[in-house]
Amino acid sequence: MLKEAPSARDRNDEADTSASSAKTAKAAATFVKPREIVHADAVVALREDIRAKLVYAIGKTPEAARERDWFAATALALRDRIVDARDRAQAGTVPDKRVYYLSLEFLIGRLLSDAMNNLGLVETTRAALRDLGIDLADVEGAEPDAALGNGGLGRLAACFMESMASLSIPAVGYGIRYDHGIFRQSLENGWQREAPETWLAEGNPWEFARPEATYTIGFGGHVTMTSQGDHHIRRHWHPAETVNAVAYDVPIVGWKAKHVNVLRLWKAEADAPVELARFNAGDHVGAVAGRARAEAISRVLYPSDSSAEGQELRLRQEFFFTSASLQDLVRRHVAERGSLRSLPDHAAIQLNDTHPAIAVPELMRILMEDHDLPWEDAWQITTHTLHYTNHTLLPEALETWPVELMERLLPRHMQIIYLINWLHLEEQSKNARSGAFDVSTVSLIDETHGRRVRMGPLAFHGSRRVNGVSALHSELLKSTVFKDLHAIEPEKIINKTNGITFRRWLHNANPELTALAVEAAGEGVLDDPTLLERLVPFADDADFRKRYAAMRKARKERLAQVIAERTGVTVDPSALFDVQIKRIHEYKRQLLNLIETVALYQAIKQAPHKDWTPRVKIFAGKAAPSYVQAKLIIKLAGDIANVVNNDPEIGDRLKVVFLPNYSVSLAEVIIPAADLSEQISTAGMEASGTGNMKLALNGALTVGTLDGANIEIKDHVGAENIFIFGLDAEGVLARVKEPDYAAKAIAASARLAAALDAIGNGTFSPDDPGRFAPLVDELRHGDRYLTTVDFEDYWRVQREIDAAWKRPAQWWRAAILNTARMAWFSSDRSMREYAEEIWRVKVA
Ligand code: 26V
Repeated sequence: MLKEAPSARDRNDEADTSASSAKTAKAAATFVKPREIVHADAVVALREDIRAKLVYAIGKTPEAARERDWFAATALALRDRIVDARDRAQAGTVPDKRVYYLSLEFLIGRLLSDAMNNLGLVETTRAALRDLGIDLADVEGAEPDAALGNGGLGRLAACFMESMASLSIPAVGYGIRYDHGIFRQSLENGWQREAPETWLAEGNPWEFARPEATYTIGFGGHVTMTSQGDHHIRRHWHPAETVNAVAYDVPIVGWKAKHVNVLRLWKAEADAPVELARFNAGDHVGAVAGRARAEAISRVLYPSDSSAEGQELRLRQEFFFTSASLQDLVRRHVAERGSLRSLPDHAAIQLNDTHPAIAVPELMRILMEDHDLPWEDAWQITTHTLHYTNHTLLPEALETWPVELMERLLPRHMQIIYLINWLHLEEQSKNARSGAFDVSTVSLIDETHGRRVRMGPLAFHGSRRVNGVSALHSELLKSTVFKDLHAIEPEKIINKTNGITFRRWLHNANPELTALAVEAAGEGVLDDPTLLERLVPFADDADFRKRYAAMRKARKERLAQVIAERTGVTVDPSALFDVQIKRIHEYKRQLLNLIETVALYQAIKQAPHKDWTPRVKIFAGKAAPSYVQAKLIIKLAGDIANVVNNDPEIGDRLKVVFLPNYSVSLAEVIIPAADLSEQISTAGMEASGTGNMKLALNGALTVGTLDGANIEIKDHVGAENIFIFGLDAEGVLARVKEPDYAAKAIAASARLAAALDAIGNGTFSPDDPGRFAPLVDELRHGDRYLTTVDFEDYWRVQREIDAAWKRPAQWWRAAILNTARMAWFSSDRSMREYAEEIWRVKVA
C-alpha cells in the first residue's frame, strides 16, 4: 500500500497523468543536460578529427557519407581519445593484481553513448557533429548493438566491465568475438521468427585486431607418457586438430576517463586456411573443409539460456575461449613476474557461470605440461586463482557433458578431471567413514544419466570462492544444488548481489531524470549514487513530483511513438505503462501476466462503465528458438493483443503490445517510460534479476514476488513502495508437495477458470481454437511454476495498483523514493565487494 504524500492536496493539483502532449513537450524542454563544460577549441579539434577519420579511415567525402559512416568516423575519433586516456593513466605501469573476467557472453549494446559520457564529451561531440551538419542522435542510431549475449548473465558481464573501468580495477574481460550475436526476432503473424544478426557486417570501429596475440587451441588426439628416470611421470597431449585464437581488443573507458580496461574477444581461425597437400592432390573441397570447421567456433552465439543441450560445438566454444584466455594471462604473468607460483597473488580469475569451468583442468594442464609444475603445486595455484559465480538453480540449465564426448574432444582434460575427482572422493570417504555420507552426491561425475561430467561441482571444487547473485539465491545454493559440497567447505559460498551500471541505465538512458537528480542532490550524485538519498525529501515536494511526472510523460510519449512505428498500435501516454521485458521463460511467468490480462479484459467487458485505470501492457523478449512453449506464449500475447486492441468496447482502458526484437537499445527506450515493473517469477527461481533494478532506479514501481533481488529491492525502497504478492520460496517448496495444487487453485477462482477457458477454447485464436491447449493443459495438469496458485493474489495486487494510480501524489512520491533508494544496486557496489572479498584487489 502506498503511503499518503503529506503535501498532497487533491488529485487535480498533481502532475496529472492526462496532461496534453504540448504541455509535456514544454516541460521536457526545461530539463537541462547536466554540466559538461564545452570548450570551443575541443569542439573544433574533435570536428576536424571526425572529418579526417571520415575521409582517410573510411574513405568517404562528407557529401557521400551515410549515417553509418559518420558513426564509424565519430567512434574512431573518440577511440583515439580513449587510447590517450589509457596512456595518460596507465602507460608502462604493471598493476599489482589483475582481474580476469571469463564470460561466454558480453551483452554490451551500443558503446558510443558510454564512451562519450565517460570521456565527458557528450555535448562536445554533439557540437562537433552539428558543425558538420550532422545530428548526434542519428549517428547514435546508426551503431549496431554488440549483442553477444542472451540476457541477464551477459548484460551483467557488460555492466561489470564498465564498473571495473570506472573504479580503476585493472581487469581484462575475455570472451568470444561472435560473427553473429543473438538472433534478430521478428513476428510473422504473431509467431517468432529468427534471422541472423550481423553486427560486424560493416566492421567494428571500437576494436583493435591483435594478430600478434594468437594462441593454438587443441582438440582431440591422444595422450602419451614419459619418465625421465626421476619417478615423475609426465603426460603430453597430442591434439589431432588445432585452431588459432586471434585476439580483438575493445577498450572500455571508465567514468571521467580515469582508467581504461580491455575486453579481449577471441576469433577462431584455421591455422592453414588451405591444406596444400590435399589441394595439390586435387581435393579442392577437402582442402578448405578444415577451415570451415575451425572458424565455426566463433561463428554464432548459442541462443538458448534455458537448457543445456550438450552440443559438441558449444563445448568447443567453451574450451576455445577458456584455453586462449588462460594461455594469454599465463604468458602475461610469466613475462611480468617470472614464476607461476605467484599467480594467485597477481591474478584473480572469475568464471561467469560454468561456461568456462573447463578452466579447472586446463589451468592444471598448462601448469603441469607447459611449465613442469608438480600436481600438488598446480592444484594449489589453480584453487587459489579461480572463482566461480553461479547464475541459476534450474536443473535443466546446469551444465553436464557426456564423458564420452569429453574423452574424444579433450582426452587430457578428462584424465585430469578423473584424478581431481579421485583425490576429492578419497578425502571425502576418509572424512565420512563414520557417517552415512554418500560420496556420489559430491562426485564430479554423474553416473545416473549415462556418465557425465558435472560442471557446477567441478567449478565449485576448483575455485577459492563460489558466489550466488542475490541473498536468497546464495542461501538456496547452500541448501539445494551445492548442499553436500557446502557441508564440506562451509566458508566457500558467499553472496554478491548483482548490480547495474548507473552510467548507462540512469545517465545515458534517462538524461532528464539525471538532470532532476543533479538539481536535487548536486553534481556529486554522478560520481556517488548514494547521494540519490538526497531525493528523499523531494518526494514530499508537490512541485518536484510534478516535474518528475512530466519527465516520465515525455518518455512515455517517445515510447508511444516507437510502439506505433513498430506494432501499429496507438497507445495513450497517460495510461499506466505496465512493462514486462525479459527473456520469455515459463519460470518468469509472462503467462501469469497474460492470464491476468484476459481476466481484466473479461471484467471490463462485464462492467464497461466502471472507472477502470487505463493500462498499456507492454511485453518484449526473445524465446530460445527450440523452446516451443515460450514461442507459444509470444503467439498468445499477440493473439490477445489483436482481440483486446480491436474491441471498441475496451477503447483505451486496456491495450496490449508485444514489441519485437528486444535488445539493450530497446531496453534503454522502454525503461525510462515504465510506470510498473513486472518481476513475477516463481519464488526461488529467478537467481537475481537485473531488469528489476533498472526499472526501479528509473522510478517504475515493482509488482513482484519475494524472489531474487526483489527481496533486497523491497528492503531498500521500503515495503510500502513496492507491490509484493504470491508465495515465497518456502511456500513454493511446501505447495508443490500438495497433491492437485493447480486443480484446487482453479476450482477456487472463477475468474481464473474463466480466463483459462477463454484461452483454451479459442476466444483469442478463432482460426485455430486448439492453439493454446498445450499451455492451458500444462497449467491444469502440471503447473510446475505455480501460475494458478499465485493468480488470485496477483489479481488482488493489480487492483491495488489500479487504485494507487488514481492517487498521483502517492504514486509519484513512491516513484521518487524508488529512485532515491536504489543506489545500493549500482554495479560499482557489486564490484567493490568482489574486489574486497573475492579478488583481494585494492580499489582506490
Ligand atoms: C545457461 C545456458 C544453459 C546451457 C545453454 C546455454 C546457456 C546460456 C546461458 C545460460 C545462463 C542462464 C543463466 C542466466 O542467465 N542467469 C541469469 O543471470 C542473471 C545475472 O546474474 C540473473 O540476474 C538472472 O536472474 C539469471 O536468470
